Amino acid sequence: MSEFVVEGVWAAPGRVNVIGEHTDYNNGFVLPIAIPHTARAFVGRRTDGRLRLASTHAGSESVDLAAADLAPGALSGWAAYPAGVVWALRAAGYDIGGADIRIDSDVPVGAGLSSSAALSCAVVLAFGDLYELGLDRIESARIAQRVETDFVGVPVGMLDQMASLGCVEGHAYFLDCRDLTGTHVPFDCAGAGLRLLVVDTRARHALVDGGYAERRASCEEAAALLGVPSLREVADPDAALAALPDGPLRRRVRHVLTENERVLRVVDALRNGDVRAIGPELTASHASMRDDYTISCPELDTAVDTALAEGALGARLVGGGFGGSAIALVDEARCEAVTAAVEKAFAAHSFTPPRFFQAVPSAGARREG
Ligand code: GAF
Repeated sequence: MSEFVVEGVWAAPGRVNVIGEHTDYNNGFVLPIAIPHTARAFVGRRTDGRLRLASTHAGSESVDLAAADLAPGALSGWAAYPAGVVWALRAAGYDIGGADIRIDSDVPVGAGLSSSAALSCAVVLAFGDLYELGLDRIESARIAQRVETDFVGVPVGMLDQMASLGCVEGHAYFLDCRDLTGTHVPFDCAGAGLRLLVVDTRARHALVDGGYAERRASCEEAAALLGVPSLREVADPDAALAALPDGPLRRRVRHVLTENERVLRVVDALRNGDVRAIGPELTASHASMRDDYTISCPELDTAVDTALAEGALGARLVGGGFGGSAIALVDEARCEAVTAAVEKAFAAHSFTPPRFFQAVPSAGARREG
């Protein structure tokens, strides 16, 4: 393959959602931070209509096809995301031709840290700039979302794309997914003597497996039963829960309704500068996802329970669930003890050894060169 054309470099981060899980597609509240890990896209336009894709992590494996031939389901793996952006832009009516796209990402894949949205967002930004499309943040996020929903086939909400494109350093992004308005809330763990520890359990996390789509379908079914456009429009949570049949559907709705309330309490605490106060809300969020939404797994529960037993102020799974990562809010002085205890607990269960890093609220997507 001839040398790739590069006209610029764009970077978009992964995210950790502080709280507000499975609320985005219910028009609810979320509170993500961007992490320092980013996907970088080296992009150049081509005049021959070819789309050529390569990734630093895919070795010599590359893709070369006509941009006009792109169709949903045509590609899988990492290549589906940059190709999906070209498809989604064209489907939205933008006159996008061929391009060379080389990807280099250090966002852990399959860890529930939004590696795929980071990839798509970096490429959307690149095309927006190179073709001067005048896309604002929400339009860009919608294109990146369409890559997942229409090209890859997972009915995600807007959390990951809005986080990657909209987060700012030192802050969490409080987003109302009903109208996609957001505010940046100071989130200073270090200033409070705390760390936000991420435990990548390395348990497989793949939203394409169907559990995610099934949860979303349940919420839509419940909203229809309750006669509201979305669960966000539930006016009286107790009455709504009582109106639903006792069973999984009621419990799933209870997760969504209580999770929205938890987000609001966490935002209040952060606005009051009380980072420590968010710990119990994180732990309650995990219990709700484990027991009501049933999206946890033994590795995530072990990470959370062990961190709490070692003195973490709060802990929960992050992202879609069914594997991936947990976060734990930990006193700086307890960090090593928590890490060691989680490692030991994983070894005792014969789980794959976990990976750890600290989540520091970082900058959103940008052009880098
Ligand atoms: C995944 C999805 F992509 C998001 O849209 C969101 O629903 C999240 O799971 C759960 O909060 O990351």
